[in-house]
Amino acid sequence: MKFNVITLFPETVECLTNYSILGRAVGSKIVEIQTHNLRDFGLGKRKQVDDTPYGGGAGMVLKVDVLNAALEKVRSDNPGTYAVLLTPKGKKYSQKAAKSLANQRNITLICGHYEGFDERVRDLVDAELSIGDYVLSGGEIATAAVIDSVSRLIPGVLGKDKSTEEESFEGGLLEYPHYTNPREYKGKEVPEVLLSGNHREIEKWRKGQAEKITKKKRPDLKG
Ligand code: 6GU
Repeated sequence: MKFNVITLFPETVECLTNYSILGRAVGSKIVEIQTHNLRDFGLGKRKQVDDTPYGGGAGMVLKVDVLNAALEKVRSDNPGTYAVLLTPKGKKYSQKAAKSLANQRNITLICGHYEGFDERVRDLVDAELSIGDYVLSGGEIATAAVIDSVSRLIPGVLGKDKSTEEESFEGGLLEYPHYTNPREYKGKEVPEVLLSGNHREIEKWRKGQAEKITKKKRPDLKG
């Protein structure tokens, strides 16, 4: 799986993606992340990427011609890439959307900044995604969230015996609770069933807990 990222802050994306599980996936070449500095496509001596908004108002707007030049270059090197704009106005990102993106072979993520994009940028992409109902200063953190959540669904990225099948959001449920040593901590004991060695009972308990927790914390999930 290859991710291209068009951004004014390539180091930010690299530092958010080059560690832990994702860093290992990149190291073992299961996942490739190529950043493209939008500044390189800027216009004129000053490599201009943004301009003041028509109609007035605060802030700067990323230019459609500059973004198009960057995207055209990425598309020519990555035929068929699926282009995604990260923006608070996009469709809300979810585990379901992550699974759908994991079926792509090549994804291009475009990070906005400042007040936003020229509206005509929307015509250049295949999808617009938001990672939640709050505003980030730029798309880099959102991009890292998408790359991480998609990558861990790709076979070989998680360890051999690790599986995403029991994780939160599978089957519309939050995951069951985990415990490790010590067996007793400040008066709180590890549930007896987990010490029983009875795997059928443990599985039943975990399923029950997942349903209970989901109902309590996230009644909006289907359950
Ligand atoms: Cl994708 N971008 C920005 N700038 N803010 C956001 C977002 C994306 N998703 C939620 N807030």
